[in-house]
Amino acid sequence: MELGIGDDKSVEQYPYQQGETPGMAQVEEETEIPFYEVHEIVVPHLGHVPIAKGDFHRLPKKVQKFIAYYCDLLTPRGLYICDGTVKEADEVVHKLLERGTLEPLEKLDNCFICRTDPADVARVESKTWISTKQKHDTEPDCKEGVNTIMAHWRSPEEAKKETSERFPGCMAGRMMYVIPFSMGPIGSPLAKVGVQLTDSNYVLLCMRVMARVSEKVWDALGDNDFVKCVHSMGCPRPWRKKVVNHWPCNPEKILIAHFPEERKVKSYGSGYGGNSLLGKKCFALRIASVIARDEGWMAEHMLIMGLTDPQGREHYLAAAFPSACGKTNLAMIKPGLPGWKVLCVGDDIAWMKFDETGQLFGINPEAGFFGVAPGTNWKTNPNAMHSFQANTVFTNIAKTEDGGYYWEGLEDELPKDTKITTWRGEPFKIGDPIKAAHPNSRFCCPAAQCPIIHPKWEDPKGVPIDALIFGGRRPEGVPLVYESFDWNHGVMVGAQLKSETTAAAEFKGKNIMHDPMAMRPFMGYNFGHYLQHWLNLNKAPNKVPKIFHVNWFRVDKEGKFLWPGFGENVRVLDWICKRVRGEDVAFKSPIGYMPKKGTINLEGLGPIDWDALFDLPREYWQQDCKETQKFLEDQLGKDLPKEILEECKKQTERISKM
Ligand code: TSX
Ligand code: MN
Repeated sequence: MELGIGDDKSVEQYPYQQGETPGMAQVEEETEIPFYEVHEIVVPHLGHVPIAKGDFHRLPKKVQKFIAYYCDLLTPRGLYICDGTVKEADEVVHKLLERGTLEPLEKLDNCFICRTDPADVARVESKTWISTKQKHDTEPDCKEGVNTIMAHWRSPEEAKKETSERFPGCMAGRMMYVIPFSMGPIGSPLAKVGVQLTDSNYVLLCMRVMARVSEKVWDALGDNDFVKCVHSMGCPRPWRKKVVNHWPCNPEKILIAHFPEERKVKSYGSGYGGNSLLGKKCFALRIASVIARDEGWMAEHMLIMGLTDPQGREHYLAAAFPSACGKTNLAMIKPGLPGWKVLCVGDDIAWMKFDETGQLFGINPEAGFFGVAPGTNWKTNPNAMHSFQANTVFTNIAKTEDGGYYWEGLEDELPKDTKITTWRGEPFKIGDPIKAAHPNSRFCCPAAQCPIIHPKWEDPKGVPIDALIFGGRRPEGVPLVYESFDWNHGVMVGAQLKSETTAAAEFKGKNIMHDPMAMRPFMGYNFGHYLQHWLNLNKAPNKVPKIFHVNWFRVDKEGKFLWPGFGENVRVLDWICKRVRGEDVAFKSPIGYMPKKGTINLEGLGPIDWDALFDLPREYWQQDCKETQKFLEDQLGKDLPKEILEECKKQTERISKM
């Protein structure tokens, strides 16, 4: 099975061939005839910037100010104020097709492939940072000589220098699109408004899928603040450099800068996913985690699902996994047990808040899935497959001769002699020794198209969260499931989250990497303060949910997976629900409550080695405890909450008595 790459993929970690395929390079046309009528409106604040679409004067005053400031600075050739209509999408698609940035997938309805410049294929962590007045608001007090692996700080002075080298005039000769969007159902008390300025209509197209883009957002804004998102491909005209694949970008100058105190994101040089769809990782995780700290809620890298048992009892679960653990697959599993029902609320991000009764409620702030394509097939994730049969933008996948999609993982679902064109435009046949799709290639489709989308997925109140789950890819030592003793212990379990990565080129083979709360690449502030914020949530009237840890990836001595995974994971979720209801199906172990033998339903599975799945090797856990405590002390120094250190020590103590 092909592994998905997911969130953690970065250009540095995956130095994919940067060479060019002959015929890929084009010299970009110097001028562009607008496909819409340009009105001769001269806006006082905007000087000569023509309005191609929309009524600037009807926008909220604070939005006018924001746009006017950036028109002045970025000097676009025109302003296109988006309304979110289907007609608008059709116009944009038409333009992208005409230019060659998009290619239709004839076999599907309203689906397209976009092939990027091969130099712009992933999030760039080394160019992603947070700027606050005080360094300590972003980075913990690491131990002497240790660098933080979480949010990376830049001083306001440096930020000023870096941004002023890039942004002035960067939209010369380009259209500036103004995208009003809501993260979360428009008008929901848990939702937040953003406005993204971008010079990429591909970005506009994907933002329309991933966020709620609509004129209604202007009304929903009211007296509230909005998150200011500024994005440019960084290719002002005349652009003399080579443009590859009709994808103008500026990889050497990439910058993804966050200003949480100003609720602002500035992104330059890249059009790819998390670098450019600023509502997603930049806003809904990094900026939102700061807002959540200030306002007393949680912005987490979690899926949300509703699970209904054969008796009709429903529980809602939120789960955090590092990349390459199959989070999107889990968010929409087809249960392997008869009579069970899983419904998907979200696959990537959860915004959660305790209501006045103390019940935790969660929403999915997104409106679409931006999933890793390779590894997705009718066996691993049939519900995702159904979701992207229409109205989908695929990026860097391969195409079949008959206008269908192809990527690694679909080998057994297509005729062996299918003629395929790779993401780089080369001819390909199944079995060839190169990759047809980029490992980080994506589908971008509306969540509403998921056959098991939850009827309450757009409920403005959210859904009541009964349990939080952390998971990692842990080939050794870590049991299938365990439950934390209490909230503080659970926060420690999240803080010590680790997962195996096959990624980094500089490491030989596989590596277990720390990814606390699965938030390592997405933290918006000091991680010690973040842990303290979690700890503080456990106060009246809040009823904090139980916290669990799962591991689908334990292997035996031959390296064979001990657990069948996928739809069968519902059996583990069933046990979690029993615990939520307070059933006596657990015993105390040194690392938490574990299932009493036989309390996980294994009916109809082949032979399962229960003892191997739940074994706790003493040496392994002694070593793990030591390593984890050192990691947290190194990373957080004085910012490590004493409660977490206490939990580490108690766990070490319990393990020493095993
Ligand atoms: O997504 C996965 N999940 C969660 C699914 C709901 N994957 C794919 C990970 C890469 C993104 C899994 N891989 C899971 C899993 O639960 N488990 C495994 C490991 C595994 C792989 C193949 C088999 C079994 C387990 N095959 C057979 O048993 C035949
Ligand atoms: Mn993610």
